[in-house]
Order: sequence, then structure tokens, then C-alpha cells
Amino acid sequence: MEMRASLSIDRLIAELNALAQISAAEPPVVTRVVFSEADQRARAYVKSLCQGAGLDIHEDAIGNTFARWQGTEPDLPPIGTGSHIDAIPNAGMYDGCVGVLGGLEAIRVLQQLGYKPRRSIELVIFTAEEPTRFGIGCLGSRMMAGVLTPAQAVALRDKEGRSLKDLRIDAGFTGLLESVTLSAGRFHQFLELHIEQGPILEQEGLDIGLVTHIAAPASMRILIEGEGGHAGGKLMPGRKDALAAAAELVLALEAAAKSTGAIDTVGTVGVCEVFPGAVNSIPSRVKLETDIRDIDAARRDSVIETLKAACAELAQRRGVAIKTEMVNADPPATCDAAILAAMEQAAKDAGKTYKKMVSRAYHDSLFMARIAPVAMLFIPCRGGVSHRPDEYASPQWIGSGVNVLARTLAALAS
Ligand code: HGY
Ligand code: MN
Ligand code: MN
Repeated sequence: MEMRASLSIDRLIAELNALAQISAAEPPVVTRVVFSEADQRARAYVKSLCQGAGLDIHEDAIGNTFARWQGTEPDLPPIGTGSHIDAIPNAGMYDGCVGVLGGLEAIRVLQQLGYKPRRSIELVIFTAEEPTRFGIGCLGSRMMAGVLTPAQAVALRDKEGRSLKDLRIDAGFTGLLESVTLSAGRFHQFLELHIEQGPILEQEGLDIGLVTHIAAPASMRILIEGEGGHAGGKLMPGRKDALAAAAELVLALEAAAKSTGAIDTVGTVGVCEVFPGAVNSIPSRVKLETDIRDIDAARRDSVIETLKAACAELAQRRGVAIKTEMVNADPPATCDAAILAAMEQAAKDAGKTYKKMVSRAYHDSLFMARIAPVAMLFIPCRGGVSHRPDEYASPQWIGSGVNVLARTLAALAS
């Protein structure tokens, strides 16, 4: 298949740059939180590009967007590809977007080559892959997979106390949330193109990563109640400083993640909210949000148990109250051998170098794996940097990913 001629990398890079301008922050910083004004504008832009490619567009009750290239046998379950366009605050322009706009470009390449899919090919733009607004990642794909129920979803609120229930309606997504759940078999197979968000491919000078496993993410919320008071008048012996207790927990999590001896165990505290947050007032309440992952779920869970034990010991020693709440603890995903074989053949046909690897970041494919066979294609990103404005993937890397994705889609949809 003569891919090179049809792949318009310039058009794709221009579209990625145009999408990156749609941000709640000053470009090149990308901030695009779900159901925000920037998210709405970005959705409209991507939908216009999909319409330009003649795709049929459908949005579900939570905003997951499906852009379908009808196959010659439209009743067959389609081949899905796609990712997300929402972005955490102070992010870059490639995370998720490469899989959405690269997936669209792969479809356009096949259209221009005159390829006719037997199975329809459906580009999916998932709602809220990032946990920023509601504290839980992969909101849209979780609901599609039935992992998050409508009742659980409508109970979610953002930091300002606004409910997902109201926000999705204000964003124009109506309809029954029950209709978001997809049956197994709705997709024949699903594959996602994404930047690696790690350093390996670039360090080893490789074009493509064939993802065999997606790490198991967990998030635990920790609420610490101490005693506030005057930072000057209250003497040290009687203090119950909630932030000092939290500081011990931050280090306990780091030590627990390192203690498994496995390089795949990771942990951090990404959110720390201090109340009342006045310089001369002893912190009386702290909320921590922790992110703990591993490709081995049992090993990850052992870190969670160690952290819970540290909470109990600390509460007793410091005389503070500590409550823990699991936000999510998801199993890892194993990618499908048949899709991986098709990807590997496509990489060979395209003359690309590749290796099999795990994904340490989670992705919507982690939840699509509950309802369909999935696999992921990684491309390098400079220095492995992601979730930062200096995140970067070269046109050559992106072109290689789209080339291999297009070939794989053609093989799977035939
Ligand atoms: O956090 C993650 O792994 C993903 O980038 N949301
Ligand atoms: Mn991300
Ligand atoms: Mn992502």
C-alpha cells in the first residue's frame, strides 16, 4: 500500500497546531478541562474535520463522540480507533490529540487510496479521559464499559460543587446516561495511537511501541483532620498540625512505592489542599489525592495497604483523624494478540522499527478492553515528557504512527 503519497503530514500538523490554540491558557500551554468553554470549542473543531472527511457523527449522553466511516457491510461491528482531546491544566498539545487527529488522518489516507472497508471504521473521541474535573480518569470510556454507573456518574461534583449531572446538560449532552453503556461486541476491535509519555522509544531510537499491557491505576483520597489555631500562640507540644501529618504520608507513599523492588510500581500525591490556607494559621484540614500504579494489580494493592497502615499509625501518634476513600482501583489490561500481530506486520510493511512494551500511563483503551479486544500503538515523545507544555512529538514520529495505524486499520477492517 503506497502510504507515503497520501499521508498529508503537513495537514495533520496544522490541525494539531490549530487544536492546540483552543485552550483556557495562553498557547503553547494547553488547558482543556471537560465541559469547559475550551473543551466545547475543541469538540466543534474536531467534529468539523470529521464532517469534512464525510464521517457520520453521533454523540452520546455524556459527550463521547463517534465519527463513522461506513463499511460495505455496515451491520458488522466496526473497528474503533481514537483517544481524547481534553487536557489537564498546563499540559501539552499531543497527549490524546495524536490519537484523535492521527486516527482521522489514517482514515483520510485510506479514503484517498480508494480503500473500501468491509467493517466500518469508527473514530472515537472520549469524554474526560483526564481526572482533572471530577477526580476520576477515563470517565467516558468507564461509562461505555459499564464500570461507572449512571448513578455514580451523576453523583460526581467538581471543586466548585457543580454536578456532572448539570454540567453535561449545560454542555448540550442530553439523553439517558444508561444509553452510554455499550454491549460487548459493539466494537469488533479497538486500537489507540498515543505518545509514549515515557523515554524508552526515543532513547532506543525506535519508531513504534506495540503496547502489550496497560498499567493498573488506583487513586485514593486521604482526609486528615487536625486542630487549627494561632501559628504564634499555640505551642508546639500540643499541636495537631494536619499538614505535618500529610507530609509524613507523602513520604510514606514514596517509600512504599520504592519498597516493592519493581520498577513498574509508581506512586505520588498529585493534589494537596490545605485548610484554612493562611500563613499564620495551623492547618486544621488537608485533602490528599494519591495516584498509585503498577502493571501488577496485587503489587499495587500492597502499596495501598501499606499506605493505609501508615495512616492508622500516624493518626494514633499525632492525635489526628484520618479517613481514606478509594476513588478507583482498576485492573490492568492485556492487549489482544491478533491486533498486535496486525500492528507488527504493518510496522514491518512500513519499514518502521518497533518494540513491544507496557503502558505506564492509563488510557481509554484500558476500559475499552472490558468490551472489546484492544491494543495500543505508541510513538516517541521528546525526553519522554508529557503533561507539560514542552511535550513534543516530531512530524516524522507522528507520520510513522499514522502510517502504521492506517495499515493496521485496513488489515482489520477488510
Ligand atoms: O494519567 C494518565 O495516565 C493519563 O495520562 N490520564
Ligand atoms: Mn494525559
Ligand atoms: Mn492521554
